[in-house]
Amino acid sequence: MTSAINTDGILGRRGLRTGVEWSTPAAARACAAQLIAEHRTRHQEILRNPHLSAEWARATVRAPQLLAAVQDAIGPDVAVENTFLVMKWPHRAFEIPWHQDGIDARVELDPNRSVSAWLAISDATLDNGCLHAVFGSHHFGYLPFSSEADNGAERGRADQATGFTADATTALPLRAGTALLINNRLLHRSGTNTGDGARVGLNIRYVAPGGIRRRDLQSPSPDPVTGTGW
Ligand SMILES: O=C(O)CCC(=O)C(=O)O
Repeated sequence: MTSAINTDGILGRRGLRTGVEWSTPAAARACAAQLIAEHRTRHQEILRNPHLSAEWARATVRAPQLLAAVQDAIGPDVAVENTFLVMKWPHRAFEIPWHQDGIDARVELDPNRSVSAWLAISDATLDNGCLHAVFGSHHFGYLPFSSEADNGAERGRADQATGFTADATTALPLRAGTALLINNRLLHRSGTNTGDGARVGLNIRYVAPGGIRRRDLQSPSPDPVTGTGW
């Protein structure tokens, strides 16, 4: 198996790979229906690290086709650094601002030894809050992270640095059961769900050995999935 590291970094010029099938659409939608039923009453929007506590998520991060795509990007030894389930309820304002997955107040990941996957558990559409990304924005490295200025201001800075304009933003609707792989420096966001049904998506941050440059002491240890180098 070859790793796709080159001068563009992993995942090439766009910094993104589409069309990874991790489940059948029917099985993914059934999983989404269960999560929606479980969390509808309180309109829970975020579940952190479900792969450590819920069997469906433990199995999902190990889905064979997903794992093969991840290994193709970062090599054979893979652990899960973090998972983040986002449920967007219809007509409830909830946006995830522009950000890069590999850097936050808690962690910085080596962009050549880590990759994020975003899985559509339900269908993700233009109406219900699919991801939007700026292809190629990973070339300009990590932006200075600030928990307050993680959206418009930083995006503006990326625009200046790169010549990107709002037109360079691409919407990424996805069918349930498919996934995107994202270079961890790629700028992306998602908007409010203005559709009629809930949207459910799972973000998974995978790392190869040595892929974590900095993390805080409260973080759970990476959860090994393949390999022995952990
Ligand atoms: O699920 C979403 O709407 C966005 C999630 C995301 O971008 C992330 O977790 O990094």
